[in-house]
Amino acid sequence: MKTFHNPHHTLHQGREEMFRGRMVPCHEVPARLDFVLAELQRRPLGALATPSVSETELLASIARVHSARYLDFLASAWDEWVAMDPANAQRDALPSVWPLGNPHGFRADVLPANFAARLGLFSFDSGSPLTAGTWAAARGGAACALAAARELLAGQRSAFALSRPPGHHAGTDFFGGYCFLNNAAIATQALRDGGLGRVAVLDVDYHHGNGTQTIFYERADVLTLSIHGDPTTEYPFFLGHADERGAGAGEGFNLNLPLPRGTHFATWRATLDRALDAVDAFKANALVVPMGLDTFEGDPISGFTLKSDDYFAVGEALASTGLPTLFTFEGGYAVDAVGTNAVNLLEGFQR
Ligand code: Q9C
Ligand code: ZN
Repeated sequence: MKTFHNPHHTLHQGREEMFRGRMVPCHEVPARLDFVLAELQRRPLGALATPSVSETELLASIARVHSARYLDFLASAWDEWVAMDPANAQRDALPSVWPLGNPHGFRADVLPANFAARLGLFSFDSGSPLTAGTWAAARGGAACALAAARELLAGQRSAFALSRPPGHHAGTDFFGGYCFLNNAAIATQALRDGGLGRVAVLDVDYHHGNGTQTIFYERADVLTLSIHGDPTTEYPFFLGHADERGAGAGEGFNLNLPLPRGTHFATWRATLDRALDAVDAFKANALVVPMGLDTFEGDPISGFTLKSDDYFAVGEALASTGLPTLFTFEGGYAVDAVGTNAVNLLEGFQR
């Protein structure tokens, strides 16, 4: 399988995230990607390349998933942050005020002129610093997703979009959970636009893929599935329950499989079979896997107990669908193990 990696990823480098009233060092660090790249050089799975996608085509693909007003916000966010106070050039941008969603009555339709207010309007947490290079890095990641989708459309069995910042928490017009552009959704939409009728997105990150779920929630052409820590206790808390089944035309086309904190691999693996049965029944033409490695026992912010060797079996199970499959790179914060775990999964897939 060919890997497209994001040469601009280090442009996004948050310093600290807000956690329970304190600033703590960011978990989502550039070294994560470097470890995966190093492991891919040690255990090659196929060609390694950077994406070559024209800026026009890239922006068009991103705009298929994200709203114009959100993309305008992202494109100018850093300049506006610095314009608020020249000293902000030395600080990452973090929101501190949010309009609650319905039914609380706050207006999301009126765009505030105040940048701090807009920062809150387009985000859902204060753990995702926006930096000078965030927009450039995120675009580089979307380019990887688009290039990987084109691999599948050209008839390849699989492709890997290796990029950061991750994407699965980002929605049509919001960032959060360290994510700004939803790479998996951009790839999924590119596969649909390239002529594939039905695409399944099976999210195996520890955290519920709330962005991807909401983007496709009312659509029957994209089946979204997610296996994740129960949102009753785990981030992102406000979405990811089993009774969220899709809406309107998309009713029945979302499947959440929450598992309690502390879940071991045997249960996780059996749950994966439930998801794979649903993918099978959907008669998908392709599979997109937002690949988080934060299900690992050593992950500092998560609660499942998968071991490095278990990821081979995860990859083998995913391969059993026989579908063209595209992987994105999502969470995984045990930095020195993330390369091993990611490549174990992908190697298992290729067995
Ligand atoms: N201090 C992804 O895995 N914060 N995002 C948790 C830790 C948010 C995870 C608190 C976790 C977001 C892509
Ligand atoms: Zn995660």
